[in-house]
Amino acid sequence: MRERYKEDSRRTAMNILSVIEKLKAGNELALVFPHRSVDGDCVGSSTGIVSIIRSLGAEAYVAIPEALPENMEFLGISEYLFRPDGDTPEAAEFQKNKTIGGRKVGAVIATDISDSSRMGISGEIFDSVDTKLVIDHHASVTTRSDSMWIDPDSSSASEMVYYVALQIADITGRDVSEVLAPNAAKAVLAGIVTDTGRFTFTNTRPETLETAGALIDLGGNPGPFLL
Ligand SMILES: [Mn+2]
Repeated sequence: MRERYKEDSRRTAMNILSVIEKLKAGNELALVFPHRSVDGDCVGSSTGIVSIIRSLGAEAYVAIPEALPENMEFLGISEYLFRPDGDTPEAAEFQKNKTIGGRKVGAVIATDISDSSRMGISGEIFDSVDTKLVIDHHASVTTRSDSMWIDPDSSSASEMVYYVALQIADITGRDVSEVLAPNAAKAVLAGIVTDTGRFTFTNTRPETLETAGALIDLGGNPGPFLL
């Protein structure tokens, strides 16, 4: 990891760890919000965060505002996704009580998204929960939270999430493979591939390629991504 990421990714990792402690203490869960018109980066970064939180024993879901596009089905990440507006008993419970499996939403995290109005019906939930984290590479962030990491120089929110995973592994004495599951690593890599135009845009930096290599080691697959 390059020097310029270290301080922010460490701080974000510490904030996520304290969110996890809060969730466990209150038997609550976290929702992670991608934006509407989902793309590889918002899906990859939000899936990565959910994998991190679950690896440390708390519950979390990606609150996906629409069906996962067909060209991302190969990621095999349905276990991480929850559709608040879906036609399922879980969605009905959520719409009625704002709970999932009886658990309240204790924290909300937005990745690759600058505005809660782009979250679909979940935006209201995002706005209503006090414990908020934001990880984004868009300079035009309008969402406000106590924990924000905004880096317009980063290729993607997914690349930033990988650095957070490295820091969480370091702080908790785990290997990063215990923090990012293979299918989550695949999704994070898909996010980087998407936002760099398959490594052709000028946001592709040396550390972006190092990160992509590390994600392949973790189970990522650079093959079948569609832009
Ligand atoms: Mn992005």
